[in-house]
Amino acid sequence: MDNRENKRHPNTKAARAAAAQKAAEDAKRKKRKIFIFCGAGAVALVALIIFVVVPLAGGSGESSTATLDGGVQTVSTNVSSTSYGAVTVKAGTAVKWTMNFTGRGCIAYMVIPEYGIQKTLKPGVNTVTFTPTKKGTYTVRCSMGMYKGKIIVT
Ligand SMILES: [Cu+2]
Repeated sequence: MDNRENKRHPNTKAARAAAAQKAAEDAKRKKRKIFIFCGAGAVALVALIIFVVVPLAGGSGESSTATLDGGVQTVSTNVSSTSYGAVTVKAGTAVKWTMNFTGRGCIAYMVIPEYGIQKTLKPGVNTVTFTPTKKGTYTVRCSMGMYKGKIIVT
């Protein structure tokens, strides 16, 4: 009978203490939820900056057209942290592309799928050579596909 009475009227010290503890736990849980929500928000913001703002802001990079130099087309560009830029070359002649690299991060891991090139750019001067055979526009990208550039073969 006593127990039933407690349930119906939870006005005893023990019931009040239990209610207070439950309220405290609820508050803690709410705080944790807000914390997790803010964490997810921060991660989303960083991702937005890296994947959208950075490529858009510097996406175009430097453009340069190759010139014929003793049977080889030479072209040079400055490559920083946002793009490989665009180089224009002619089909049928070997290309020597010189890059002055000042970037940081994964843009250093350059891939040119069309020519089977994978190169880790070092700070300073780097060169890649290839012979374009087909006209078209080919992608230059970091190994993750985050940063891009292009080779325009005319
Ligand atoms: Cu990348």
